[in-house]
Amino acid sequence: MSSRAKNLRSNDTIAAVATPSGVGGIHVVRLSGPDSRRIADSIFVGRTTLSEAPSHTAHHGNIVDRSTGKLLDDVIAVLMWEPRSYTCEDTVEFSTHGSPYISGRLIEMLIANGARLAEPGEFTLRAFLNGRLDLSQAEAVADLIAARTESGHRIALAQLAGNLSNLINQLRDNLLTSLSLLEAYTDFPEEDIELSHYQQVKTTVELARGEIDKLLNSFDTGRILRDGLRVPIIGPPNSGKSSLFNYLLDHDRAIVFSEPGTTRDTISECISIGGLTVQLTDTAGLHDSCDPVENAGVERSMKAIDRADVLIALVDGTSNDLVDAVAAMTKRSGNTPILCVVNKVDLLDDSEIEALRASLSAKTLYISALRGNGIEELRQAVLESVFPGGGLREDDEIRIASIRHKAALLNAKEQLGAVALALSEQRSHEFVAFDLKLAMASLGEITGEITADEVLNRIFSDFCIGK
Ligand SMILES: Nc1nc2c(ncn2[C@@H]2O[C@H](COP(=O)(O)OP(=O)(O)OP(=O)(O)O)[C@@H](O)[C@H]2O)c(=O)[nH]1
Ligand SMILES: [Mg+2]
Repeated sequence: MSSRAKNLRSNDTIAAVATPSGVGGIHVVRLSGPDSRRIADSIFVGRTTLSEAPSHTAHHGNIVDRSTGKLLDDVIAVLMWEPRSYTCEDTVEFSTHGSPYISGRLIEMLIANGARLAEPGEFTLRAFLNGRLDLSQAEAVADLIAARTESGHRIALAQLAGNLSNLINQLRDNLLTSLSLLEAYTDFPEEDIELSHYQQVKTTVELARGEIDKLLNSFDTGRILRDGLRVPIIGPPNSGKSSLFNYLLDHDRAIVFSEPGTTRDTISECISIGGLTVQLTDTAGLHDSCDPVENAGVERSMKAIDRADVLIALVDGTSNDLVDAVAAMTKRSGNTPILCVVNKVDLLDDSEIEALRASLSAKTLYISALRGNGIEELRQAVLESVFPGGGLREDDEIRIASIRHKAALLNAKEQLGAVALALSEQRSHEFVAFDLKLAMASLGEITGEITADEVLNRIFSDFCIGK
């Protein structure tokens, strides 16, 4: 058993540095649990005794090691007494000077006085176990911390606000009403379900199935909004993939060279296009080679193609076989949207560009990764490939972005399908109620109504320490 599994429902007092490691303006050390007041008093010397001060007050004072009498730092202590804190427990947050030595020493002193070092995500785990957040909101806390762009921020914030939870709870409540209707028949096992009750259950189940389908359909865009759009730049050697990668990144990340075969490994970096996170990948040029290292590179390019949400297929406008190259890449892309892009237009004159336009699709883009021509159109085309009409829409559609939520919804969908079938076959009420309960339990997994400890372990171990 991991230490986390042992501690999952512990009610000891935990401490951690909540700010990133390294030197900074301040560090925040968090202390939470039933013994917080005593432990805080044991190390803090100020005009007030912390344990006696009211909640939501801040106090200036010194951190002193009472065993040696040595001063460690002067700090601000912020008090949040239960239940009015993030964890719903007595919590003290010390803002120290931003030295890793000071915050590390303070943690040691808190531990010497009875606290335990918190596991990753343990403060949020406690917030969940104490009913402050439900599970999907707790997961949104991790997403919010991980968000690097507007799109990731927006979807995490909506989930934290409880948009998804409210919808799920509403679906469960409706199903619960149906379940109570069915359970009223328990004392009359011989009786058939009355027609009006039958209709009522059927309508509720159909509505729930519709909502679940909508949520399942939102997964692809939800995931893209949260994790970013995966966009590899693929193409023949020397077409200018690394040049384009660097241009979009706005710094010289990848090596650009006049000889083909320069890029051998895939390199990925995240950028923001109109607020959307885009994970851009520079790849090795697609070609047959006898060199095992180049071949390994091409294999990685293939993997990037398989994982792509959108492909940028880049060809050199001065090359003779560019039409064939575009055709081969389009074939290879399968169902993944592909943007065909002709590079190095700065080397072409108008008649050459016209000739290319005549032989390539009308949607082809023409750019110069060296000079920057056409890059804005390319950025817009990337956005439009996921959001037709361009740009992130300000909608209030509730989306799911987590595989865990998707799996739970797929189960609920299947179980509600079984309910619908049992109803249409006029099976007994117990039969219908059985599948209905399963579907409700699956929905409840999203909000953490009933959750196995190992699932909680998995979710919270992805958090950072101190959150
Ligand atoms: N004139 C001109 N040259 C370009 C342009 N884009 C790239 N090049 C040049 O083309 C050569 C190859 O560029 P890279 O960006 O290394 O091409 P690549 O597709 O990454 O090549 P590999 O990694 O070898 O597959 C370099 O000499 C670049 O300076 C462009 O838009 N115009
Ligand atoms: Mg390259």
